[in-house]
Amino acid sequence: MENLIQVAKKIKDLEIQGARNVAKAAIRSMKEVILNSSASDPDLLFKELLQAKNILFNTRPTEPAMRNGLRYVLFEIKEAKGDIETTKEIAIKTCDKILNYFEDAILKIHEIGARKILSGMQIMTHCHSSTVTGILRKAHEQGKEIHVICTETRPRYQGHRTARELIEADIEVTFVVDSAMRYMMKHLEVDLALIGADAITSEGTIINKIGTRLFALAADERDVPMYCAADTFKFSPETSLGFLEKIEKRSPEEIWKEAPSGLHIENPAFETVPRRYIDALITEVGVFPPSSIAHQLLQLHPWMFAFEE
Ligand code: RUB
Repeated sequence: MENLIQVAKKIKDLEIQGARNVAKAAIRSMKEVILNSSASDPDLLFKELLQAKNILFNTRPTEPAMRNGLRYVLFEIKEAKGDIETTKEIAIKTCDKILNYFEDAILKIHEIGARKILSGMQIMTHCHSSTVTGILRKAHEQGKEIHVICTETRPRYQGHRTARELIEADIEVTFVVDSAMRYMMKHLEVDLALIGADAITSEGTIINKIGTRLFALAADERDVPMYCAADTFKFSPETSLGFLEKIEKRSPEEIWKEAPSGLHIENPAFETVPRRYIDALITEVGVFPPSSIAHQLLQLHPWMFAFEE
């Protein structure tokens, strides 16, 4: 469990960031707990993993990809009818299955997403999404000449990571402060707005880094098509039962370390973008309107709707 606690801290501190990376790190650390477990029967293993799951769940509240992955492991253990060795084997196989799913999904999204990009396009993004940078790199590899505008993404500057990654891939990048997003959308005549997502609700609302709603409004004002690239593990099944996806609030110190005492600082990490601003979701199973997500997932991942806490 020691390694899992360290991974949980890294997730909380954003040393591991982005929904996909968070989910993958969480599943890997869960797998290690299973491999090292000395539980003598399946019930004890389940209890141990429940505790591990809770530690990871408490790191970042707006991360359904991590939640779905961890729940899936527990779901399979509960379904397994066998001795401890068989149960462990099933649990490990499930972790590998999820990790492989993430790898296959991302390759498919890169392939599908790159088809939306034409040579000569000016593409704008916000924050750092490995799904988005992968699509952009793929388009570049296909010989398309693209120019990417990325925002710095206060307060944790994930935009630095996006800019660095794209520059290293030899893509032309312009870097702007968040408050210049509308100005740049207009003055650089952006052709496409492309974002990732942390969560997708049953209504097709996207939840992504704070600033994404402003980004969407700026795109809408100029009729710039806006696409959201995300794998289906980011669906929040709780929302189909009417629960709201929680928006993570982070420490005020991330914004102003030595702020005058008495000052109230708010630091929401994410925000919602309703489906009316999103032309389509780019997922591993295709490009479709955000409104059809719940229907698609009932068929694709029925277990997502069958979990118990
Ligand atoms: C990252 C963020 C990303 C999504 C998608 O926020 O909002 O757009 O997580 O990323 P944070 P990916 O830095 O706070 O984790 O496509 O890599 O899953």
